[in-house]
Amino acid sequence: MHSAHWGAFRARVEGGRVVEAVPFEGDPDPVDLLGSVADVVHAPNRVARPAVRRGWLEGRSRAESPRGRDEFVEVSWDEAIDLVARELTRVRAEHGSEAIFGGSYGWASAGRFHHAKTQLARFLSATGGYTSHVGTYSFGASSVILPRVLGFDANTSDSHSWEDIAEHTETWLMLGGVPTRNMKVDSGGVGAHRGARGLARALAAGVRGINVNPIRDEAPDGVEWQPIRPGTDVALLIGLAHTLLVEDRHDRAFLDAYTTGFDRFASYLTGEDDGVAKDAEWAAGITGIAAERIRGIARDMSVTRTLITTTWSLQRAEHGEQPYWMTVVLAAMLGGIGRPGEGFAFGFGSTDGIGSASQRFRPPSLTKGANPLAGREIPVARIVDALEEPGGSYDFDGERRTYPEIHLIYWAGGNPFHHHQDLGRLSAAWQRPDTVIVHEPWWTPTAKHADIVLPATTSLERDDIAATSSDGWIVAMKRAVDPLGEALDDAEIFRRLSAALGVEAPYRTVDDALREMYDAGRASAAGIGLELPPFEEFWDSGSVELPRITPRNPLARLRAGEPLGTPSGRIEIFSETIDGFGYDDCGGHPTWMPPREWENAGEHPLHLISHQPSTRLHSQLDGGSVSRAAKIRGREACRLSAADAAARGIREGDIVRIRNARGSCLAGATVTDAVAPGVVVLPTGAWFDPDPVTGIERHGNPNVLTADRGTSKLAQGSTAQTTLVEVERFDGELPPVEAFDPPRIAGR
Ligand SMILES: Nc1nc2c(c(=O)[nH]1)N[C@H]1C(S)=C(S)[C@@H](COP(=O)(O)OP(=O)(O)OC[C@H]3O[C@@H](n4cnc5c(=O)[nH]c(N)nc54)[C@H](O)[C@@H]3O)O[C@H]1N2
Ligand SMILES: Nc1nc2c(c(=O)[nH]1)N[C@H]1C(S)=C(S)[C@@H](COP(=O)(O)OP(=O)(O)OC[C@H]3O[C@@H](n4cnc5c(=O)[nH]c(N)nc54)[C@H](O)[C@@H]3O)O[C@H]1N2
Ligand SMILES: [Mo]
Repeated sequence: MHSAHWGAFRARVEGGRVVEAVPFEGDPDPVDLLGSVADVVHAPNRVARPAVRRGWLEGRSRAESPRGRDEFVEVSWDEAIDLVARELTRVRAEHGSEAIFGGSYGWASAGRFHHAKTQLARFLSATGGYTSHVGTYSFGASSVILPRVLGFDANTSDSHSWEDIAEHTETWLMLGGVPTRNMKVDSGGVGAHRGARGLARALAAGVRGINVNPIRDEAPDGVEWQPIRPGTDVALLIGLAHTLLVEDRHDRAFLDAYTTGFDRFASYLTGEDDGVAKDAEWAAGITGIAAERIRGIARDMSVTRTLITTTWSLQRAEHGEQPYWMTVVLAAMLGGIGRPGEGFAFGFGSTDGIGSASQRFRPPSLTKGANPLAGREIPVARIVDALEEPGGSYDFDGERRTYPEIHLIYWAGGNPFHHHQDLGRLSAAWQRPDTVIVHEPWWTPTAKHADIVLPATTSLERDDIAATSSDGWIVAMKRAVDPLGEALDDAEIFRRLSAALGVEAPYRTVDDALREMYDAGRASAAGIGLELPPFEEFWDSGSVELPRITPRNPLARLRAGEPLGTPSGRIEIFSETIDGFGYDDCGGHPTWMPPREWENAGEHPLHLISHQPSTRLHSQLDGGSVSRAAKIRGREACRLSAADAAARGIREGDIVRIRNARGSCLAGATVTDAVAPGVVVLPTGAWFDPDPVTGIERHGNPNVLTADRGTSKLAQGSTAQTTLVEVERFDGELPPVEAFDPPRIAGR
């Protein structure tokens, strides 16, 4: 028995090798990604032994042998542990603990004990502290603005169930669609996939869905497709609000009772404050959606029970706070907030668990430990700013903060050369610190850009427990094969490092730690009257399923007279707090602001959407058969409309070069009527593979094109979706893809 972010399975093992991941019989809807598991575990690009970059080993020279191009020298574990321990000690002594950046963002593996990022956090906290990060790439903007507007972070609070929607919703406005592709996964493992079926049931019940999306097939057939110019949803929502207001279709009683600041927002809508009426014609000019269609949707929403859902992706954009805020405001004007099947919700179609009943107990998990440098974190997506500008100051959620001087980067369980934007800029800034240490099972681009690479086991080489609160399953992740090469568990690496630094290890054996973690989850479940079997019983059976409950909409409390945790106790349509920060890029109420990226529209006229990949999880499993089968001549497939393809002489299957001022990459072209003209789609996750001579990324990684700017001074979230590009047919000699080749490893 085993589990992963993409589902539970049984590992079939032959001759000491995993040969197949057989879907867990408790999963009614297992996903295709299991087909890649066996391939990657035994892949030739596993890191076999500890390896140190030659330039670093021979005197830390950066100039002649920059990170990412140098060769590596293999060393023994004893030597590797000694090098890391000494370097951590030196950096702490010379520059203080804040010089160690251990934020280490990333999904790592599903097991809650061997969660690499958490293991790293515990180790660095116990040995003096470190600079960490706050926030996520998933919902960087909204997790800052929602608490200001609602008093809580509604990104993952499942306010609506699939059953609620089936039973109560009549009109469902789906901003960003409801892609089942993203419901293949959930962080911490999926025992039983429920999302795609829940969606199908809701739609079968007769809900009218409107997929507002530059891409058609991001909602099931039968849902109306409403194309939109990327990044303009806030203008659409404002236009809808204007129609509701001027046609007196808004719920004045709800606004009076439960919100604050509507009148100030209304004068923005009518143009009383800036002379521009934000009517349907105004919105049409920005979004590309006809004014009559906008009026029609507003009227329909005002006379039917309406749900507005917004996928997380919409806030991964310049001013990404705004569509979220405006989703709440429009739902407030409709008045259905807090009623089943009405109001707003986030994250439908962003992961499997959203919309499924969840248990309010703390599933088994590992605590991070107390970081002595808590409070000094950097916003997660500002890592390159921090590397470029030590001591520089910046705005964040009402504070003026200062970047630390980073001398050492320590990463375990994440892949910044996958997840960060503008990888050319990251590659340059990444050369600055004295030392980069990475734990990885594979020679990922991040591992290749490190000085010291420590080989980590995959989850199939160790015992662990997978659990999420939404899923209801707790699954034993049993060791199926021996560690490959000299790989060690992340926890074991930190145990050895702790010993070298004279610090006591936080647990005795893994078995003890798993028991302790499980028992804490069991006690938490008992606290709400749920009985979990004792550890042995759970481990022997391999899984346990908790009874399910119906999620409660936290906003139902508002209607019951309970104030929200905002300064006014109400939904803040106008926020005095945010207004008081005086930011030019996030004011007191939702506002349309054209992105800076559009200033280059002349040269780079196409919007790039880099959504999550269907064939893998981020960069994980990219080397597996499922992901590789979907590539075109070894490159990631991009999609564009027939009109844009024809205008550029591009045919199905051609290799194209996608470019802008930040960089360029190769991709295989797919011509489709499912993508709106003016848009090109390239999913994330192809391993970064720059040509050493031309610099062109050869494999189709969109992050060489995306912009590395904060959403605003408020949240400083990442903004990958605000990217303009040009596409051209690539007729040159096709360079080889070397993404999955290990680096040069030299003898000593
Ligand atoms: N352009 C663009 N970029 C994006 C996004 C987008 O929409 N567009 N989305 C963003 C979002 S929402 C996210 S969450 C990020 C995801 O970014 P990441 O979470 O960084 O991506 P992963 O590929 O999951 O990286 C996890 C890494 O951990 C490693 N790993 C797995 N198990 C273990 C283990 O047990 N030990 C160790 N040491 N390592 C392990 C894997 O090999 C992999 O390299 O990407 C972001 N980037
Ligand atoms: N298979 C798989 N599933 C995953 C992941 C994965 O890597 N693989 N990653 C997981 C993670 S970490 C996260 S955070 C979630 C992310 O979940 P999301 O952030 O919701 O997902 P995305 O795939 O980025 O985009 C969702 C939709 O938004 C649309 N969209 C993009 N820009 C705009 C716009 O400006 N306007 C409108 N109206 N629509 C727009 C896209 O066309 C797409 O249909 O997915 C999770 N699920
Ligand atoms: Mo994410």
